[in-house]
Amino acid sequence: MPTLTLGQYDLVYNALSFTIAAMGAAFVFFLLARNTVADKYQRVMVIAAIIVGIAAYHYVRMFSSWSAAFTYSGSAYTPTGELFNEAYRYADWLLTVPLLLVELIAVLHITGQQRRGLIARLVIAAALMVGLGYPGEISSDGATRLVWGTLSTIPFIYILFVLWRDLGVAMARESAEVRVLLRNLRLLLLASWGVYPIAYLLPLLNLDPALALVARQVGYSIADIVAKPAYGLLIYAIARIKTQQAPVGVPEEALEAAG
Ligand code: RET
Repeated sequence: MPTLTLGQYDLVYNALSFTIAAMGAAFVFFLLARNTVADKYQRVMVIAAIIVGIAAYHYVRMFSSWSAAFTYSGSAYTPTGELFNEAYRYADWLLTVPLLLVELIAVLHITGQQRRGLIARLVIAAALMVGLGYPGEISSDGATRLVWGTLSTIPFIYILFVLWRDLGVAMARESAEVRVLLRNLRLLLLASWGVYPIAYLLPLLNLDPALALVARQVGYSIADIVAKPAYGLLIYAIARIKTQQAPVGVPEEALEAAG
């Protein structure tokens, strides 16, 4: 662990604290918003709440770990000898990335055999992506980081490819209003998920180690807020519009039969 300036230490401290607040608020909001969408989308909101709930817990743990890893020594924050535990992030992603994908499939209302195959493939790819990234993340050796990072990028690209293709198919059969939101969702996914491999690469760029650590933690925290609460809000907007298009309590089949 490097020695940090006051500003560097505080930036991560505040970013972690802010993220706890964002995840906690999103948890309450998603649970309360559940009753404003049609029955078939209620589990989408429950999944969204579980995701940010899991993240809030891990951010509380990361916050304590960050506080324990440094001590104020007059003009700087020096390492206490206790390591900042990166494993909380990876444990969090291992649980939440598959759930984020399930949340998306649930709001698209993909059903039957197609859904099961899609979920299985995406969940396995997500677990491989996170699992393969971890050994590199905790290594202080650049080559090790690069090898595991490259391996992790293979399932990452696979997930992006499947999402891009399937979202494109889903977009084609939705109303114009939903289509705009799905296009935004696709951009939000790309913009937030793209931050993770970039933040991961920072220690390889010959930056000052303190700067690399701080930028990585802040980068991951911002990406997590976009990828979980902001993504959940967009998914909620989609569920709301779909609910209004098919009023609560009236099955879609009945509406179709009625013309
Ligand atoms: C790692 C290792 C380096 C290569 C790649 C990675 C990708 C990580 C991603 C994480 C996504 C996390 C999300 C969290 C949700 O809140 C593991 C950093 C490609 C894409 C969406």
